[in-house]
Amino acid sequence: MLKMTTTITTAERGQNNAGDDADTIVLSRTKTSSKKPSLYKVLLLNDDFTPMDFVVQVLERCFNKTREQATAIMLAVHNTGVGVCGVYTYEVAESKVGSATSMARQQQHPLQCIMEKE
Ligand code: TYC
Repeated sequence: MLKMTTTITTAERGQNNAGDDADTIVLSRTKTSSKKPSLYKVLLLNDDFTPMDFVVQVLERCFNKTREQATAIMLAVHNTGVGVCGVYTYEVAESKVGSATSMARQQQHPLQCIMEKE
């Protein structure tokens, strides 16, 4: 919820401002945000070189998956070519792609992590 406050002084109303607080009125209105943020899927792509146990570690560390969830996602990527790590707002998705990619590059693995609008 976003609260907007407008203060109008006598000076702004083009009247004499004698420094009197009684000449200041405060208009308040409360606006409920009606727009939901766009969501983005973060995807892992298969490759022939990144070790399976490393992909499981990325899913645990960057995407907060349990060992069992991480193993299932890794195998789905290995078998089908692509898999969803999670769905996030733009900034969170961008940050997770960055974390997963930098973890992979640090170990010189070619793992590809991308984001895609839902
Ligand atoms: N295909 C890889 C292997 O056989 C494992 C792998 C799984 C790589 C998922 C990337 O996103 C990936 N070692």
